[in-house]
Formats: sequence, structure tokens, C-alpha cells
Amino acid sequence: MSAPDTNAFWMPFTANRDFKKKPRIISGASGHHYTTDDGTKLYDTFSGLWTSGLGHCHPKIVEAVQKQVAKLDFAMTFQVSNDKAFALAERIVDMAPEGFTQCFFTNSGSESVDTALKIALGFHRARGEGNRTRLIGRERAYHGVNFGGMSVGGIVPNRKVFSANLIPGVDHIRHTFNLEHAAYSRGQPEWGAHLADDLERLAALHDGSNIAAVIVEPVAGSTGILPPPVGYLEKLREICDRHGILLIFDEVITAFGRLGKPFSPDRFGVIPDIITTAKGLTNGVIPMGAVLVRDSVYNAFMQGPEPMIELFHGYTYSGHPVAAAAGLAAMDVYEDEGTFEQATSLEKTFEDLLHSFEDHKHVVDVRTIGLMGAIEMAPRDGAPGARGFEAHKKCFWDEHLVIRNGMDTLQFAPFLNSRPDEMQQSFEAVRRVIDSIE
Ligand code: PXG
Ligand code: PLP
Repeated sequence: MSAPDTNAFWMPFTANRDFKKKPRIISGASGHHYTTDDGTKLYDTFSGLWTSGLGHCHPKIVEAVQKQVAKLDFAMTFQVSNDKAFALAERIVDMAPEGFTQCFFTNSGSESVDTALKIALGFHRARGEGNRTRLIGRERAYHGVNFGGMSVGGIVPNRKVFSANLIPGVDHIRHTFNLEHAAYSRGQPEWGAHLADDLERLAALHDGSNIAAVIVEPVAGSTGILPPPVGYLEKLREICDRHGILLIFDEVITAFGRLGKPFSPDRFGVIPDIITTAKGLTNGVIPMGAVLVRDSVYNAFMQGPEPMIELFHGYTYSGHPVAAAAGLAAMDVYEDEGTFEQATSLEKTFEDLLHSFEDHKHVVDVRTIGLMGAIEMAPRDGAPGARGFEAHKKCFWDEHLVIRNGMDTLQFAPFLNSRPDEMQQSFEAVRRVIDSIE
């Protein structure tokens, strides 16, 4: 096949004009590698886009999707539904922390976040506390790109152009990034639990009785891997409880093995009221997200006349049978192959490899937790982001390695079933690249 014309595809979160001068196009994948049309094999250090922890084209998931698409391609899930959606919901709540009994399907992390915010608002209204409308997010947070998620999110370039149209009634607590006190952290930094007191301050300012929910990523991902300081999540939980505020954990990245466990409460011991997921739910094979909800939240909606719809919300593709089949197969593989234990056993190797970059002349911080890690480089004078972007391109062209950069921070999300030798080789290649850039 000749190289495709790149003109028509307006690429998401991409420097389109720069990309189209020398496109980086992938046309195949298997296991831990991508391939291009000219037969080049590239090692993937980012598990897709945090999506594909089991590797690409896992045969069990491929087979499940092929079978399902030939058996039931689509059935509406408004008032009629399909067998696979119910089966997957059961599977997920079985894996979820105790008390989570309900699963609402979406098609992405962004939709999961907006769904969770709407559930939080509906929950309070159903209980006669319709005054609880305020939503609290955190600086530097990524909660997707829909209007709700963007508004509670805290990434400035994502918000800037839309600033006047962000949803009203949102406030933010501070982020936990701090080079002075928490640099080079392995796992949870000791410093920073006090930053959760911001929530108490906002509860005093707005009155806690007006706040519906707080949403945080248990480990902030897109913003460059910020693990929660020791005691921080506990504090958020305690303040939420004191003021009757729902706590939402956005686990689009952290669920399904990234932290060596199914969900973050299994690692940190702090249990939220709502959990948002996507990505690893289907190993990225078919787009799908899910919002997991505690019984008590669901039950608040289950009143009034039985023939009435309890939540006026849903997507055409909520619970899509082919996506659900992919999800069921992914859950089988996680279980059958002991994926979460595999991820745990790789954590130390990954941590040591990443922290070996601490003394590099460009590096100002290295952060790791589970199989999430960041190497933060100092920006080049007058050209923030240039060093990171150059590293990304050099890795691709010179080392046949796909890495992700957010500005000057290189992010890594190795496969949950990585081979240690491949992991090591990939970081040797990263070192050659950052040694070679100005
Ligand atoms: N919440 C969180 C915590 C996420 O990480 C979303 C919501 C949105 O999901 P969708 O499926 O709508 O993209 C995400 C997505 C990166 C990166 O480089 C991270 C995401 C997306 C793209 C890039 O870290 N996370
Ligand atoms: N726009 C129009 C005109 C529609 O009819 C629909 C769904 O029926 C949507 C948007 C929403 O699409 P989805 O359910 O795929 O999110």
C-alpha cells in the first residue's frame, strides 16, 4: 500500500503541520511492537495511549471481537439491551472495591467523567439536596475534553480558548507537584498531605453544603505522573465525609493494572463513591468507558414511579456488544494470565531503570509509581517543550521506539506483561536519545 494522503485527518492533540511534513504512521501491531508499512518494527513504551497493557492484538481479545461482531453487531441499550453488556457490568463490579454494585457504560474517559459529574448532581437532587451543585477539581488535572471534564480539569492550554464557556460553579484545589520538596520520588512522596486541606478551605469559602463532588485522579497521569503524597487521599476522604461531598476517583489510567491492582483503592486503601474508567477496560481494542457507582448512590435514584426513567442520560453506544465482548475477553486475560501480579513484579525493575536517569544533565525530576513513570527535563531556554518533542521524534526515527512526551516530560507506561530485557533495551535507547539532544 502506498503512503496515505495525510491531508484530511485533523489529528487530535497533535502539531498537524509539523506531523504532516514527515508523518509517523503505524499500520500494524502485535504484542509489544508496532509496524509501519515499510516493515519497520517499533517498540511501544506507552502501551498504546495507556490503553493496551496486555500488548497489541491479544489473540483472545481479537477472537472475542471477531466472534461477537458476526453474532450481534449492535442492539440499542435504551429500553432493550444485549447480553454482553450485562455480563461485563457484573464482571467489573465483582472486581471493584466492596460496595460498588453498579456500572454505567460510556465510550471514552471523557464521557465517563461527564457521566460521573451528572450522577453526582443527580444524586444530591434526588435526596433533596439540590443546592449541592458546586464541583471541585484540581489544578493540573486531566479529566478529558468534554465541557464538564475540561471545567474540573486543570490543564491550562486545554482550557484557555474555552475559558468563558467552562461550566459555572467549579473551583480547584492545588496540585501536588513540587520540585523542592518531592522531587525524585519513588512511589508516594512523603511531602504534601497538607495540600488536601485546600478542600477544607473551599468548603469554608463556598459552604460545604453547596458542594456536590470532588474529582481527582488518584495518581495524576497526563500532567506527568504525580503520585498522591502519603496521607493525601485519606485526608480528602475525611473532609468529603465531614461535609457530605461525593469523592470521585478518575481511574481512566490507573484502573486495570497500572498500579498492580484492579483499582486504586486496592493499593491506597481509600475508597471513593464513584470511579471513572476507560482505556484498559477493553485493552483499548474497542472504545469503551465505565462509571462504577456505589450502591448507596444508585439507590438514591431508584425512587418514584417504576415506569419512569431514573437518569436522563446515556449514549447510543453505551454497552455496545462488540466493545463489551472485548471487555469480557480483557477481564478473562487479566485473570487467566495473572496480569496484575505480573505488573507488580515488574515495578521495581521499572523504577530502577527510570531513576537511573536522575543524574542526567537535562533531568530535573523522575517520578514513578506502579507502571507509570515520568522523566522531567528542564526546558531549553526560550523553547519550552522543544527538548521533549525532539526526544519523541528521535526515539521514533533513530531508535524505533514510540515514547510519549508532554512538553519536556517524557512519560512511560510499559506493558503490564513487559519483558524486563525489552524494558531495559528501551531505556538504553532513551538514554542515547537524550544524550544526543541539546
Ligand atoms: N480522565 C483521565 C484521568 C485520563 O487520563 C481521560 C479522562 C479522557 O479519556 P478519553 O478516553 O476521552 O481520552 C483521560 C485520558 C497522556 C494522555 O499523554 C492521557 C490521556 C489521553 C491522552 C493522552 O498522558 N488520558
Ligand atoms: N446528535 C444527534 C443529532 C443525535 O441524534 C445523537 C444521538 O442520537 C447525538 C448527537 C448523540 O450521539 P451519541 O449517543 O452517539 O453520543
